[in-house]
Amino acid sequence: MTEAGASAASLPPPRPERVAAARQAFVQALPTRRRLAGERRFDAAGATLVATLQSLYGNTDGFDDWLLALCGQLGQLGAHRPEPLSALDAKREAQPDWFVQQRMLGYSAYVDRFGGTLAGVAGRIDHLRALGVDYLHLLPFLRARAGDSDGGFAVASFEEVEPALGNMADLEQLTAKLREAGISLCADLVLNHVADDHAWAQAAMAGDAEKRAFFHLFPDRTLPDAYETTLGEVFPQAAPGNFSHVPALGVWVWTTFYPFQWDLNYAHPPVFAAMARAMLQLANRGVEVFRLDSAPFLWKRLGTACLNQPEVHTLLAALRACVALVAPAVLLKAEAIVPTEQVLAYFGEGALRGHECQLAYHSGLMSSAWAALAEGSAALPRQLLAQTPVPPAGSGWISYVRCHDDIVWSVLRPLVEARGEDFAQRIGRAAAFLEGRVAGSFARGAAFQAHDEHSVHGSNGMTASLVGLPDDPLAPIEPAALRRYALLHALALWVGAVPLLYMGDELGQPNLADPAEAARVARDGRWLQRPRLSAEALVLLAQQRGVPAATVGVLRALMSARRDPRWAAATAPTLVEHADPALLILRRGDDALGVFHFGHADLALDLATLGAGAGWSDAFSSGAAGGNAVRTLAPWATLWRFRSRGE
Ligand code: OTU
Repeated sequence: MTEAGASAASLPPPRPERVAAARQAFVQALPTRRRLAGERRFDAAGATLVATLQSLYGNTDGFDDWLLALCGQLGQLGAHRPEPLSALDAKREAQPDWFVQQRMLGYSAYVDRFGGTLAGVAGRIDHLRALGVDYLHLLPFLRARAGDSDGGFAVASFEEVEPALGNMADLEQLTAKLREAGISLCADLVLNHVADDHAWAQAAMAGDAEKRAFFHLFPDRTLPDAYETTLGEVFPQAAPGNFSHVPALGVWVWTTFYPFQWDLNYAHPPVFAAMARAMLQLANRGVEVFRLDSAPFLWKRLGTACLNQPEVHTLLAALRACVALVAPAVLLKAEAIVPTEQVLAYFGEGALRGHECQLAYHSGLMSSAWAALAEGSAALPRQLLAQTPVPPAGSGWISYVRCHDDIVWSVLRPLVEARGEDFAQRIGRAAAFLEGRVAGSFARGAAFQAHDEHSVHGSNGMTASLVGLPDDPLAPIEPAALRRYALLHALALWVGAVPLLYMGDELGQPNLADPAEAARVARDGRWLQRPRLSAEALVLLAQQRGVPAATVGVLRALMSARRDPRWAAATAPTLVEHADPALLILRRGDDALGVFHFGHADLALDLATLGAGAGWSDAFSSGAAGGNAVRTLAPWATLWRFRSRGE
């Protein structure tokens, strides 16, 4: 492991001969018809590629040969890029912020639970289009570990699709159909680890020295114990500690997540080359966005939490440069579930500003919104948004209400502690509320991986169950519950460049309650929010009845307002100060104002004092009674106002 610690901002420039040789290796591997574009791309991104890689690996033996081989491999991948994707590359290079301008709506789903198989997902395109979805994130669908695979996040092969879900031909057909329907496919790229039955781990276990170097293996507990003193735990109950004993080798292997997920060693150059290749092969099959799973964990340094190390950013910038050379239509999305001030670095900082990921999850906004719902106060999201700088041009936030994981609370720690408050106490109260452990709570969530009722880690549950919508889709809907549903989705739709719906939430599906799956939920509580897409709910939606009709109605109304040109897509939301802590008020350009009421009591709001009275009209309203001057906001009311046309 190098101790270089070169921060992205201070990358030494590469020697011109080295860049020239890399350029030649890349361009030579391209067919003649692609060379001109290839040269142009290399001149734009090649120096970054070489600078980042030499910073990471420049001191390893044979670095120059390795670099040339990698560039040749990139050229070959560029040569194999299918024509329709090559056309997409050219189109998107001409408008790099296309995904911001397009006002996308994302949707995240498990293949099996959503469509049965990859081919079955195509059968759901009409459902997605009717919602306005143009970005589909399918959770891991590559061949997964036999047995428990952490929902596919233990990948056994990057070259094969999970047999139960289909094959690579199915993937290519699906991406083609999605492209035709105007939907971009996002796939997970599980960078941090592979399954213990992946060929690399199997070879390492069989004693292959080269493959042993792919992992972090330790002969005894000395170093693991030293690392543990500063490491956190992702699954403190189900998978305590960060190292697992491998009896076959008599060693300890680094396993941040489950013991069957072996962390990869990115200090070893072949790991980078193999993962870049895996990514670009999938890109050539039509994947348009990669969700870089668990990105913060990719580099280890003794004495740190081994999160967000400078080399992580150097690595991701190198990956981005590979994308820029071979598949510039492709976007990278950071899954960095860390405090927001640390997430910003994933867009690239200093010399790498704008050269890392185009998208990143705004998990701070998500968790703070849930805390706000429980607290009856917008204090946390206000504090968060007030201190969050705008992502660089050509990048933006993935905003969301729920996802397949728990609501991770640790991302809020700095916000709470900055005010001198006790994190476990304050967030513990909010979590207890959402977990229905507080009298008067409307929520039916569950604690995740908390050691006892006083500690706080994560909370699980589908949106509907957390906001108090009924389990029975035909039961009467409490208006307040629907307002809470609207409030959280409205906030995600207001703030993010790409808001991401979570499968089943559009239909207001409740927590998974199938007794046949109880054991699974008991083993890993995140399965609570992984029910199958409900056939019954789809029928009700078609008939415009019950919960599904109500929740989809809310989303459609919000989406149609968001598509209005007065809602300035390329302008970041700005916070409007207000004396009442229950209110979060945001502008989006000069002509759009969003009011989000987290309070648990009625509140009067004078729209004129916000400059959004006369001459403005409602673009979306839920629980905001009254006229054009003063409104009475019910608890959890949402109000979007746009300046009237021609004013
Ligand atoms: C990610 O999650 C995935 O979203 C999870 O489903 C996987 O289990 C995990 O990686 C391992 O592949 O570490 O940086 O608290 O938020 O595990 C983010 C639970 C992660 C997740 C956490 C997460």
